Amino acid sequence: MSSSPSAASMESLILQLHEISAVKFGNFKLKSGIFSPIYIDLRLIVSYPSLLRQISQTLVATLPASTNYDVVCGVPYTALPIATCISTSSDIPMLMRRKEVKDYGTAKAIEGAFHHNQVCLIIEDLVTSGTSVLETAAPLRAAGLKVTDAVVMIDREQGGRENLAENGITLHAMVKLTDMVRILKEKGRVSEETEKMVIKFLEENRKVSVPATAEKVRVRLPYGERAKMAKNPTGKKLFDIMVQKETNLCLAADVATAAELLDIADKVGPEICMLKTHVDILPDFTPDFGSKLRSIADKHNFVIFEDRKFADIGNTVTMQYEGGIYRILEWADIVNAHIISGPGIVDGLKLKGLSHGRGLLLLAEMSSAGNLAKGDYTAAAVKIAEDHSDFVIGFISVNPASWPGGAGNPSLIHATPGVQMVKGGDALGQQYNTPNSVISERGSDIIIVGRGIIKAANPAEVAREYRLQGWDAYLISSK
Ligand code: S5P
Repeated sequence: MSSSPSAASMESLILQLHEISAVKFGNFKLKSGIFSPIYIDLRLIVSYPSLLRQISQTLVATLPASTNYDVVCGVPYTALPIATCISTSSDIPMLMRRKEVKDYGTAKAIEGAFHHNQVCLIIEDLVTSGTSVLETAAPLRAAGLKVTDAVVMIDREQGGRENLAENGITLHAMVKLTDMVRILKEKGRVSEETEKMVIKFLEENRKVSVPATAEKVRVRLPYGERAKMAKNPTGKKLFDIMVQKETNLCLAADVATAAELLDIADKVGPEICMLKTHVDILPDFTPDFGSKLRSIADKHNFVIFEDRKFADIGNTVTMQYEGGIYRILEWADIVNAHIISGPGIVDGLKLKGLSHGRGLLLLAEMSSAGNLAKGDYTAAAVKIAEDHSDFVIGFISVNPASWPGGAGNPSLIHATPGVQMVKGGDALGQQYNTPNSVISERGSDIIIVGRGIIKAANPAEVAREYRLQGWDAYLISSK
């Protein structure tokens, strides 16, 4: 049971925050880019245990008694110690959201034990636009948790409350910024002039909008809705097939011969939305391979993805895509490319592929240990995809829920390799996650499974099991 914090305890807290210089007056640039006459740095509170304890107790008392929650999660980093205090003193389990997922192959977006549909209360130190709360809510929701309330120490009254309400989150604030400054003035800590400057600033900056990327991750839209948003015909077709066949499974058909590939394509065809080839590993490749695979793809309604991983300059890839013995452009609906050479590679492939209605996936992350596709590199892939969304249909990604702004533009699709029923890896650096982890925790759309299926005694049966697990994970993580 909670009761509203008393005015005296609130005043005391605010005075203490001012005393330790967690609240400062001057001219400061905020995370959102705007300049503010007041700066609040609540990271300092970890050095004052008694203050930290009082803040945690007051935050819980701020919540209406009717607020229900099973777990708490602090927005990293400042709110983590506050959430820990609340968790230990209220005996409510805590979760942690990873802000930087250093090792994309093995790390989870959410740490801690939880069940599907549990309600998670978000704890935050300061809310301006509400973006940070939304960035924490997105992976929690993607993991199947419900997020309905957030409690914050200080509401800067700059649109956060409204932005969160639009996303189904009620904000409970211990104190509003104007009330805090008024109290500091009443207690002789700041001048009337400073108070006026802060009020003027707040009036001029009433609404700080949420960056578009954060907004886009709010809700995980159904594949069918995303089909309508896709600008590329193959991207749209892929989403449509997923809905029609209730599958988000891609088979990585890394078998020994073309004959085996055509055989497994026909057997596993009913379970998959996409079949991925490495045509250059087939010793018995013949020029009619493409048309034979295409007729199996048409029979079972899946798209063909040649995992060519183009990486050269634009001019070279036009020739590699169209020519040589494989003539990939003729039969592959989708190819992929590294962005190491810059956006020219997309221009080159697009020059050939767009008029054929083909689509391109960009390698934004990789599944192998120690790979270099992370951070700014991943962000560059996102930018290139946005700039070419008529041709780029999405990404090879491993943990899109952990990207700044989350999985991003819903018209783009995420396909994730490194999937098996159990976590683990191979002797050469491959790292595996489970279908559920990939789809519901990591926010991806398609599971790419190779050896998990092709090495099984009955690939069609095992493929069916992967399909069911992948589809269930999608159903629980979308609304
Ligand atoms: O980062 C990547 C990207 C890809 S496309 N990691 C990958 O493993 N792949 C491909 O996915 C890889 O080339 C292989 O064809 C498949 C994974 O196969 P598995 O046998 O490990 O499931």
